[in-house]
Amino acid sequence: MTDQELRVGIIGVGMMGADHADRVAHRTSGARLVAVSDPDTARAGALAAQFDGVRVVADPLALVADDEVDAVVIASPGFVHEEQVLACLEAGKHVLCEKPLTMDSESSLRVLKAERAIGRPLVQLGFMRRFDPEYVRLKAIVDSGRLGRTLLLHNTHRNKDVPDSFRSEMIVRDSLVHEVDVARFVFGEEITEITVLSPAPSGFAAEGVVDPQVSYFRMAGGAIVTNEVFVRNQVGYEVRCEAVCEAGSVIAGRPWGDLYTTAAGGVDSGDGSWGGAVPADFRVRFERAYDLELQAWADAARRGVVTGPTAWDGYAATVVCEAGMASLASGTPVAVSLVDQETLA
Ligand code: ISE
Repeated sequence: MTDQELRVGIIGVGMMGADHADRVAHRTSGARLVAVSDPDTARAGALAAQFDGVRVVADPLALVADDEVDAVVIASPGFVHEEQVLACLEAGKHVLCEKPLTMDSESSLRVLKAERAIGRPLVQLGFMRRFDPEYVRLKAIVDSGRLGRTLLLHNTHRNKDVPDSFRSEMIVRDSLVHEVDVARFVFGEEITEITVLSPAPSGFAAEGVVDPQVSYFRMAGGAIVTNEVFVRNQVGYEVRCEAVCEAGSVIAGRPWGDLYTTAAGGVDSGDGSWGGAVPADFRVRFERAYDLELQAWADAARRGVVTGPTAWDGYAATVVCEAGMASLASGTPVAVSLVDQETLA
């Protein structure tokens, strides 16, 4: 279908889905937004009304089956992903599924097996950092080998705020999952062990929530990855990744200065406070990455292939996060055990 426009339906039009709707409608060449679905039909209707020719389809599975929808973006909550991705596979439609692929390793494996059974890849995972120009450059420098082997990766992931419903486990499954994918992406290896530690929580953490969290991964080749995830930092969206190699280091997301951030903001470099702007949220920080991600997905779907992060990447991330949640509960390292990628057994 290379010459034809990709007619896209979006399931879930909360913050991310609405952002993707605008992207597909206005900034993705070769793609056209044709339908949206959301349990909140008023929200779906209000969004559809902003674009020409976009229908609201109340039932998400009907949107998947719709003859006028060629490919689907899933931006609904994780607990409905399995059913919706399986429906896309059954309909033979390309799907860009926001993370997590599903809520647990068994259901992610079911999706992987269903895709394998139809004999061609259709699933791309929404791990947008792989498309961020800075992360891409970091990986290219690391892969060039000119800094020697990569020994350590240090990730920082801070959100300004999250709703009270965002519990400790979600900090692993919905936030740390990005660092899980970044580590696998940068090293091109699997994670073999994860440890999630619980520092004393911030006074801004919701009751009973461990925030910030510090974790580390052991990679198959022996490297260590450290992560700080802090979802109520009161400031804004700060995401950084530094690779420490034998003969140098490379960083993505370096702040615009060497000073520190404050909740109050400001530019008082005299007392060492922040000298540049911190983006409010991920839509701002990763806008370019999302644009490139959607464009790459649409281009690949039109050619009938998947070029971005795969269902395997989604499965592996789910398994690591599941182990991470066990580690969060026990405070001890937990081994990561994946099925064989060839046989899925
Ligand atoms: C959210 O779902 C995202 O994907 C953001 O990138 C992440 O920073 C945030 O913590 C998650 O809740």
